[in-house]
Amino acid sequence: MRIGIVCYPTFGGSGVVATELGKALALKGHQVHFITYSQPARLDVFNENLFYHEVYIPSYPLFQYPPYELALASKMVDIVRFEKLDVLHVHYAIPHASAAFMAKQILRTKGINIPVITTLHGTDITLVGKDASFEPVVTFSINQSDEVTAVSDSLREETYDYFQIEKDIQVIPNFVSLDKFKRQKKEHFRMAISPNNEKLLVHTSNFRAVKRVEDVIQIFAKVRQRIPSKLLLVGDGPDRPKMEKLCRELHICNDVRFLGKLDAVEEVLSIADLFLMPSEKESFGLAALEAMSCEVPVISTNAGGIPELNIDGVTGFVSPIGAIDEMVEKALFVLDDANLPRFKANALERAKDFDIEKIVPLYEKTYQKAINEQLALL
Ligand code: GMT
Repeated sequence: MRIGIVCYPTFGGSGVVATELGKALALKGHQVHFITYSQPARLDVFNENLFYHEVYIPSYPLFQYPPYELALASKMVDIVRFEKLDVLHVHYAIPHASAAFMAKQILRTKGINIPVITTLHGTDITLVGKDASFEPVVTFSINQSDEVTAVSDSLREETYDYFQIEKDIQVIPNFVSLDKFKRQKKEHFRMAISPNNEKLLVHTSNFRAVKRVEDVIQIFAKVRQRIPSKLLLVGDGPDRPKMEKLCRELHICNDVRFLGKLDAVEEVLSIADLFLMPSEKESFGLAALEAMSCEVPVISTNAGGIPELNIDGVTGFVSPIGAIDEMVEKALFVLDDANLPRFKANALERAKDFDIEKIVPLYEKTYQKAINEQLALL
């Protein structure tokens, strides 16, 4: 198939899923064309089947807000026609699904019928999409997509609850490459970070309010009072300065390392004992899946789709949002040497359910279905 992928090219989960999906499809022999405003962060490999098309927005004094959606729709029209694409897969409803709708209408006037698949990732529904400024467009463009997928049952249900959706929404969860995210031997690294074999807790996120990084630090501070431990924080974002200040106030700076945006997260996960995800909202929790794939159990909230991944009492524990003391007790239970090996093994077993090899064929099937239905209409 010749597939066009539209996504946010940043480090966010939706962009990561879109990019890893495109790379996996290219390895399977499909021709994949990324259409975005800059090179996706993980599109860092050469493959003869991978193409990248940049959306350029001309600047003009009248444009207080550059009309990205129009430039994107025009680029989609151009690439679909020139590269003879079979299907367009847009990740994140705003503004990708509505730009795809416009591109589809323009292409129809040129005798081309291109099916559009929209994948909902979370904040496009649970935060931004619900805002009255966007809601009518989100509802319309989801309903106009040929196929709609969501990354968890929870997100599917929330979408039906908040929007007047007439389409069937198929759940295709996030996935992980078990080859990339596997526990590697990094003893020298572990020795450097925890020289006295302190337990290692890890959190990775974009440091936004929804991630509740403050809870990560509060949980760690309490765990540290009971057992020798260290905290590694991967990622960056608006809440980071506040978190650094909090660490100073709690006098725990010597045991907390802010590592910033790292490419090789799997190296940090390889030395971790526990992953913390106290999010307020989380449609799936890709970062937790990547940790589990590296044999790291998870202490999380029960927000959104997290309980569909992190099985309470098996791969870690789930607690109500903000239940810091409960998460501390559960973290200590998991970190106990009598329990830790069992939780680590269970985390890996669970991650195998989301093996990239199992999930990518679900997208291929969805593309084929949309293409067949489009052909049947001719
Ligand atoms: O988590 C973020 O803030 C980034 C966000 C995004 O939109 O890129 O991630 C969302 O999509 C990921 C991939 O499907 C999911 O694993 C994350 O759970 C989801 N984040 C939220 O729902 C907050």
